[in-house]
Amino acid sequence: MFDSLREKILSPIRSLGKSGRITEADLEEALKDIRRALLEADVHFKVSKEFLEQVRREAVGQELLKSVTPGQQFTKIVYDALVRFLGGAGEDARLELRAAPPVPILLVGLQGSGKTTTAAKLALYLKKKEKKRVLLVPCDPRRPAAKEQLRTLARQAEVECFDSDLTRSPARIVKAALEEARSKVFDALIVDTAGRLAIDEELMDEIQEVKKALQPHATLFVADSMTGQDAVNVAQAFHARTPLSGVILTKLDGDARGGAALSIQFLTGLPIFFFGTGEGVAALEPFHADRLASRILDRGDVLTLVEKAQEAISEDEAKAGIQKMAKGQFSLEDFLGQMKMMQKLGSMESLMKMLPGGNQLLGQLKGVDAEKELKRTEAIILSMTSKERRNHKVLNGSRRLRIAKGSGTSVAEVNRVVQRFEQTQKMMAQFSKMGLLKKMLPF
Ligand SMILES: Nc1nc2c(ncn2[C@@H]2O[C@H](COP(=O)(O)OP(=O)(O)O)[C@@H](O)[C@H]2O)c(=O)[nH]1
Ligand SMILES: [Mg+2]
Repeated sequence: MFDSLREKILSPIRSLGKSGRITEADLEEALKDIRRALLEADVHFKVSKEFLEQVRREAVGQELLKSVTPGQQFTKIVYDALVRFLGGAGEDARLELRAAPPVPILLVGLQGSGKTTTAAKLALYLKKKEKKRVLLVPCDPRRPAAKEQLRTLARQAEVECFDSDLTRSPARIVKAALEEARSKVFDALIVDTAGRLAIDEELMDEIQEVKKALQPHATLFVADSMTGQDAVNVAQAFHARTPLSGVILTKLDGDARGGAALSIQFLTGLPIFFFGTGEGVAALEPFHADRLASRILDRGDVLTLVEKAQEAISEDEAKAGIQKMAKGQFSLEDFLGQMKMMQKLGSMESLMKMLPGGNQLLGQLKGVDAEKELKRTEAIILSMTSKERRNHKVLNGSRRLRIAKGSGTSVAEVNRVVQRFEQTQKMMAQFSKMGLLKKMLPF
């Protein structure tokens, strides 16, 4: 996510950080590089101009040229500007569903932007996070395949999908769906509409017609962030023709250049509610400007990591782990358990990216295959007897040789795993002495 923007925006910031004090020329050079980074990320030129003006103004106002730590101060200035352009901190836009049920939500956007996928993702999100019963409504009479696609996704998300009669008009379809949602007491319904390759009269008329019949509580524009500025232009054109409530950005998982995310709010005034990070129905995250700005500047996103941990790991599992650590009973078995818990959270790479400096670290680790390393460690621990796992002190030379053979590794690798385990055990003991474990973990 934002990989190329990150690299390009960080390089001028890092070079400012290297010098003790900076000159006006240094600052101008850095601003020029940032400007290039923004344009390459397909940020609208008006947005990039305003961005740089704000950063320059702050740099002058905060007397950056006199600072003894200009790198740090400049990072903070750029971070604050990123947060503002992504939509502002603290005031994160939330999709408000306070209305009489069933709350109608309409998704609009161009063909291929991700409407159908996003409809199912949003239904799953509302079901999981807000305990809402959602009815999905396919409403593209021209493409029967789109109905099948939504039904398949609905099954994956385990939410219900309305059996739309595609021989009828879109307005009739949503009326029938509304009736069904009322009689079966759904909390909300999400209507997936037809898209086009470009905005045309027919599409706009159809959307107006659906809107009249549905009276949506929220009309969400689904924008493909890979299309950069185009996504912003289309959003503006849509918004001018039919008022939108907000935006969902899709495909931020590819190396979307970031232009859409940084420009859309500034140019349309519309909030971004969510962003999509994959094709699966669970790949939708609420949009937090400060967290994303932090990811762009490689300062990690520990809050999201903690939330993911809370979702994937049960409280009991976590508590049991902490108690063992606190009592100094952390064994190789627990070490393995801990690693498996980590695996549940996602790939090693995606986890590291959420840690401060994680992207830089990943760069240094290029060539080291973290997943493979994890598999090897697992094989080594699984080749131990349970006595060995509980007490690693019995691991003498011949036992280590046996384990190496059993796991298809070498004695050196076995030694490394034992060494890493001992370090972790020591760290745990330190933490528990300082009473830090309880504070560190959110459970
Ligand atoms: N990688 C990725 N692919 C996505 C995302 N959202 C949608 N897609 C893919 O984009 C393609 C078009 O999506 P679809 O929902 O059919 O778009 P629609 O024409 O607007 O309904 C499909 O292959 C989706 O799997 C996303 O957030 N990330
Ligand atoms: Mg579709």
